[in-house]
Amino acid sequence: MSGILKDIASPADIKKLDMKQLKQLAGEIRERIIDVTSKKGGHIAASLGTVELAIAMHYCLESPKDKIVWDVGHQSYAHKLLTGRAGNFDTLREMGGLSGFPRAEESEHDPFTCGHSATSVSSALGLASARDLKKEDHKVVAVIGDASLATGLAFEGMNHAGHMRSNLVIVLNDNEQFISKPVGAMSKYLNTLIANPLYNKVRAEAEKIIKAIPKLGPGAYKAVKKFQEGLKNLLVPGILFEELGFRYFGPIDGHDLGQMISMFRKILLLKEPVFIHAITKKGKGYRFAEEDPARFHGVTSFDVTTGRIDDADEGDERSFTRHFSEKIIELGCKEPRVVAITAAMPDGTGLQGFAKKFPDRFFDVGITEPHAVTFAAGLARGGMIPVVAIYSTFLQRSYDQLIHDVALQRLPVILCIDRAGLAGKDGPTHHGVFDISYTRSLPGFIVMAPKDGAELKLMLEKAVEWGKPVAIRYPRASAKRIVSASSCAPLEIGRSELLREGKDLTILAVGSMVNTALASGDVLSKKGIEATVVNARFISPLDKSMLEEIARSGKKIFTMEEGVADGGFGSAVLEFFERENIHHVKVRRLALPDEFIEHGAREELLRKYHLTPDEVAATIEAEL
Ligand SMILES: Cc1ncc(C[n+]2csc(CCOP(=O)(O)OP(=O)(O)O)c2C)c(N)n1
Repeated sequence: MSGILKDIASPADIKKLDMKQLKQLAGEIRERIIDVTSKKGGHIAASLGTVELAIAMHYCLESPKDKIVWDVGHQSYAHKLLTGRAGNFDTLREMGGLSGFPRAEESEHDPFTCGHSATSVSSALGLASARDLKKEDHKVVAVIGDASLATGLAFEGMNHAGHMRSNLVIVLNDNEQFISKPVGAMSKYLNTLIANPLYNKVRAEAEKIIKAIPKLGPGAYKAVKKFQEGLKNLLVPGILFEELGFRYFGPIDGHDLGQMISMFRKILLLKEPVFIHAITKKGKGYRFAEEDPARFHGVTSFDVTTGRIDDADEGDERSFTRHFSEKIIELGCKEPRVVAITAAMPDGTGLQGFAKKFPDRFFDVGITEPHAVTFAAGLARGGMIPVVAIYSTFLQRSYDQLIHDVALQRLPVILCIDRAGLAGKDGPTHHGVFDISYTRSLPGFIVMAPKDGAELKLMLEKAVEWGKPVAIRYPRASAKRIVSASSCAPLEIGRSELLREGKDLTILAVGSMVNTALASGDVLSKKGIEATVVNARFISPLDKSMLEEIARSGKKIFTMEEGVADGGFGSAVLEFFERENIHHVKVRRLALPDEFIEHGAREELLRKYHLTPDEVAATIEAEL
């Protein structure tokens, strides 16, 4: 590290810099972000867009006394570099290194841990309310993106903040970009604000007039105030933020350090809810990210000169997402009632092909997972066959919708739960390790996990036929075909698949762990231990006759799953034996621990938690 950045040990150090040096610092931060993400991967485009915003805020605020709450937190790399983490920034997203998101335990400058969208307003309001109750005096600023602003959670927070008249600043980081292209009415509304900067000028004039009013008496004051309201509504339809109780400032250029610093200095004197609308460019300063911000949203490593991203999905071992992507199009062609829904992740979930082919039957609802599920329930009630493609971790937001709107009414909503299992370097906010627990307890839901891409296709096909609530979970991993005699055997609800027979023990594996179970079987076989390996296929309902047969054999059962142990698949097996009064069977659950799992490469984490073939074989050998 060289230049000014190496001397920034804390935000206090940037306050000594003049404008020229601040601009140089912005350039150095960008270089460092590009350099490190090109090697370690990460959320480069969003973070390049907030460099000046982070500098301006740290220049005007006193962090950690003042609190800066980044929404999602994928855009907080400049903030990390300015808050004492420049020295170890090259450990970004590595196991044991810096997190890719704000982490309260990582730094006193990260007041709130995050990774999911739209938590900033509510958590910042909570921090501001705690401050007021404790009679403390500091600022709280939430920085939220235009996509996240359009979520229910953000509205709930703003609605409450406006009502409380809390001393809180919301900075809208408006880059007119979600991960993919923007959707929704809020996005259009923000565009009208950008197109109407005139409003603030007119308001300033109107305020001048109002100030002169006392001489004219209260009647005239009211008349001018009314005129001002009328003017507002005329120039900016709705004045949404003002009506919610915020003073609206903007739009301002989020890359103009001078403009932003003077804006922050002024508004920080106010003691009411303030909304600053900053316009930024996603990917700012790196040509390839500016040109294709969606592709550079979250990247693996890439070549800085050519912009070529090392695509983890490339090669023979295609991902589950790709298999889903192909099958949903095929089903869309066969069955006109099939519709597809994504919550702002058309690319990540593999729905872009379906969207192109069937634009009328594709819905990108924005970052609104609860709405996505209830919307799907409505579509199902209306006679459609909705497929909601969603990441496991984000589906957590929709728990009540799953119970109240889908399961209770037994509506044929199909959940395709991607990134189920370890999500790797994004860490604990993104691991999809709870979905087995929270879906298998939903009455009437069929919950499945395919062992490979071919089986995923089969499951999706059947789900469309069955007309029941279905959840199919699959990981971010290779979906390489697992060759077995009955690989494409017909899929019957609640029937497992026997893959290998052995006299010494039974491994009951689910989803991504089936391949590992087979490989462990090979390792054990070399040591003279013969394992039966069963692909469970169904988490709910379980294969009753298979479980009863294993119980009769008396062999010890090892269950395997890529999810937390408690409430998981293995727990379901234990509960089954308890319910059936079968008490002699020994069951050992091999699963992820019931704790939050740190960030790190998926393979590294699987090794750490003893879920690789060698580790599993060693555990089994020791247990026997
Ligand atoms: C609840 C939830 N759903 C989906 C995501 C995945 N996600 C991460 S960033 C992002 C887009 C956020 O857009 P915006 O708030 O405008 O910020 P920007 O990336 O443009 O800076 C999405 C959908 C998430 N983090 N949380």
